[in-house]
Amino acid sequence: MSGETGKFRNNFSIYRCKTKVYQDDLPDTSVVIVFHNEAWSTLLRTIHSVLIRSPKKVLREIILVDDDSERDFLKKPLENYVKNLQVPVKIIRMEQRSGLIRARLRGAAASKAQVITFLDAHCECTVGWLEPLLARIKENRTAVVCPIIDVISDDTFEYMAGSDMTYGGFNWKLNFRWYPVPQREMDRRKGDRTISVRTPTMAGGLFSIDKDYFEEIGTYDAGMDIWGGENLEMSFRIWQCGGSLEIITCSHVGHVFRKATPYTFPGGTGHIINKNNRRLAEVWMDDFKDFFYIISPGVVKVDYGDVSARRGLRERLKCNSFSWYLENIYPDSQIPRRYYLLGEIRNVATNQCLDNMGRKENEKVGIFNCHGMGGNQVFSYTADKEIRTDDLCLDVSRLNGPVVMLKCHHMRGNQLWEYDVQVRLLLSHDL
Ligand code: UD2
Ligand code: MN
Repeated sequence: MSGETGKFRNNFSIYRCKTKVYQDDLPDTSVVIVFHNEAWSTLLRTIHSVLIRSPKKVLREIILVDDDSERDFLKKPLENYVKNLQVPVKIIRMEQRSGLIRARLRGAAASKAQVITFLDAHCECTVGWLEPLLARIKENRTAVVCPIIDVISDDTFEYMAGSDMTYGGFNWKLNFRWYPVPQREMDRRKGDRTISVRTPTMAGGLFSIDKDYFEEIGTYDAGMDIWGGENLEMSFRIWQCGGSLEIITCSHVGHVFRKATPYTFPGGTGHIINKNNRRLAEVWMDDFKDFFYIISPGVVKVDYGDVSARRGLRERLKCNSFSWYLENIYPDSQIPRRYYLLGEIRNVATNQCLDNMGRKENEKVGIFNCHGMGGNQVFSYTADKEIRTDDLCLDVSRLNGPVVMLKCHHMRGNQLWEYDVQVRLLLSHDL
């Protein structure tokens, strides 16, 4: 029985979080919230939760940056409303729609505190959210820290606790994704789940950073528009240039995950996101950018503007390579650090290509005429002898086939492929 209790306690960091004591002299923070066409109720919920759940001593100010919203209540009525709050609330208006990246830059520049804390405009801070974030920065000013993001339903506003067992990654398309915290990270923390998780990437919206460090490390890429890409850009930059990115498991902030946005993407959603992603790939990913380009046909045609200043920053800060990042920070990445080939798998006799049929899990692979466009006909033959597209691997677990795509399991076996260069034959190790 007592053994059970011990196990229970170890597995639930939340109980241990409750007994943590934080120093009195934590650095102060400005909370920067940018918004475009945000709803009144969710914006106010964010502001009030910051007010009532942050220690007065460390909450210097709230900075609201209105990214040229088109809703009247966000103008004079909002100004009147915030006048009466117990903490100074500054409202900055962008002269034109600028996107969240440039809006945050404006908010950060106005900050007078030692730490900047960014939040989306539809959050709810929980009791004790702020102290562990600031305490970690006090301990290490180059730690950029995120709370666990709890999920607020956009249908019912139900509040659901987020998990401390997932961390941030990304796929070949450079979409941010949550993945299980790997064993190496559990081992490093010796099973203490109240110790922060070193995360390869962050979701992007909710984090605290020392203001001087934010500037030293190159703030944001102001050439990125509207939405997207800045979170991976910042994640790569922090790790490659000597900082650390951490999830502080004792800090929880809820966020409304929306199915639709209350705003438009001028010029098209795809175009903007592709442009931003190209900027981060061109500056930070070295040759590994090929994975992104080959799986997203057409993206290489998107103009990404001038990135020389960002490359200059990388030089100046003497940042590590992307290969270093994959080896040291994200060895479980979907992009393999070592691989033999990236491209199509062609039957030279019939000129037909293996096709992953839209990368659906457990779907059998097809054979079609080679289209040479990348996309679904792209595979990587990795140093571990997997044949993978993104997080799915060619797998022969069923006797007599068919060959299907399954989540890569890194256990070799059914996912191990030998290539005979002489006869140009791919052979499953298991058959
Ligand atoms: C996630 C992040 C978000 C950002 C984004 C990638 C979380 C919880 N959210 O998307 O912060 O990193 O990924 O770029 O990690 N906004 C503007 N101007 C615009 C567009 C948006 O001010 O042109 C504001 C918007 O009102 C909101 C914030 O930027 O307060 C983030 O936008 P979102 O909530 O639509 O992004 P989300 O949560 O889908
Ligand atoms: Mn959001």
